[in-house]
Order: sequence, then structure tokens, then C-alpha cells
Amino acid sequence: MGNDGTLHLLYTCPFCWKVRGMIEYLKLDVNYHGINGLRAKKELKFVEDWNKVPVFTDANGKHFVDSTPIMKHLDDTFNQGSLQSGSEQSRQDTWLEWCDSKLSKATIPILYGGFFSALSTTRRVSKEEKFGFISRRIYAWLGFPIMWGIIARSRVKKDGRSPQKLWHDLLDEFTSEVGDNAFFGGSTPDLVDFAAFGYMRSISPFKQFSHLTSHERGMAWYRLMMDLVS
Ligand SMILES: N[C@@H](CCC(=O)N[C@@H](CS)C(=O)NCC(=O)O)C(=O)O
Repeated sequence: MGNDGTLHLLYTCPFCWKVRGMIEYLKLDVNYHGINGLRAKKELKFVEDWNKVPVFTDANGKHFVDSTPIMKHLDDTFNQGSLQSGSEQSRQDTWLEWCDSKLSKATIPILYGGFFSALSTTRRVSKEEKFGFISRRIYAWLGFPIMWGIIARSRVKKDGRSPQKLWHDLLDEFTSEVGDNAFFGGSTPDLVDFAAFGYMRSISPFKQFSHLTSHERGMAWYRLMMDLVS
């Protein structure tokens, strides 16, 4: 365990990336424990009534679940809640909800929405994640038809836009709310910046990130965020 706690995660999970950005920004000493996604229920049975990642366990062994509440907890505990105090509360709540409902739904279409992109994503995920010998093979064979054939295709069809257009529209919406400021939070980032950043960053290990890099304003904000965590 790191001095500040442990994060159970999947390395390619967008919700986990939200929390990871905060951990890096706050320079916390947190141990990352990658789970086997096909055994999530079993691996997370130490938490009551919850079988999703991320799960944060603090230095006293107390568990925290759900990415946005975990981010708030980290900010309260290690940062005097300052990522939650700058902006008007209702604006921040509205946009946190926007990130969790809109950006979260855009990750699967861009990664799995096309036949070849789904194939390459599945291959990449099976390399990045901590699968066992058998589950890596199960994932490689079953992950692709499920993610592409069932989940992503129906989402893309329902939305009607190409996954790239969807991301560009969302980045237009987000960056116009950022306006002339550097960040959503103003001259410094707030919780919303870290939530949006996590979703966008979760695409970065994949080749489909190139569809996002053509969004100039989105990338200018993204680079500023990157500077804060690296
Ligand atoms: N609302 C949760 C969603 C987390 C979530 O859906 N995580 C996925 C991985 S990307 C998961 O653990 N799925 C495992 C399962 O549902 O069994 C959060 O923001 O943390």
C-alpha cells in the first residue's frame, strides 16, 4: 500500500483515469492495483455492494467508491477542498454531471465504434490490463464482438453522429464554457477540469486519440492539464 492509500483500477478505465489525474496532480503516494476485469466481482469482494473500479482504500483501510465521490474525497482530504470551492457550486455540479453523462458515453463509440478500431482497441486493452493467461484470451475473443457488435454499434446508431463528430461537439460545448479562461475553474483547474480530463485522457493510449487532436481549443486545454500532472 502507498502511504496515502491504494487504488483498485483497470488501466484503461475512463473513470479510473479521472481519479488518477487527481492523484498525480496532488502528488499522492497511492499504490495502483490493477484488477482482472473479468473477475471484477471476485477481486472487489472486499467492498460491500460494489463491483466496479475505481475503488480507493485510504491508509486506515476505509474504502471509497465511485469516481466523482472519490475525487471529492481526495480533494477534501489532501487539498483543503480547493478544487471544489472556486467555482459557483451549481455550475460545478451541472458540469460534473455533464461530464459523467455526456463524456462518459463518448468513450466507447470512439474506441469501439468501427470494426477495425474495435479490433485494435481490444488488442491494446488486452495488453494494458492485468489479465490472467486464460482471461486474456477470453477477452481477446469475446471483448471484441461484445464491445463492437453489441454496445458500440447501438450507441453510435442511437446518437446518429460519427464518434469523432460526437467528441468534437462535446469539446466545442466544453471549451465554450471554459471561454477565455485557461480552465473551467478559471485561471486554475477545478474538479470539472479533472473529470473531463480523465475521460479525454482515457482515449490517449489508443490510436483513435488522433481524432481528438484535431480539436484545437480542446487540445490547448488538454495540454495545460497534462502540464499539471506530468
Ligand atoms: N459510476 C462509476 C462507474 C465505474 C465503472 O463502470 N467502471 C467499470 C470499468 S470502466 C467497471 O468496473 N465495470 C465492471 C462491472 O461493471 O462489472 C464511477 O464513476 O466510478
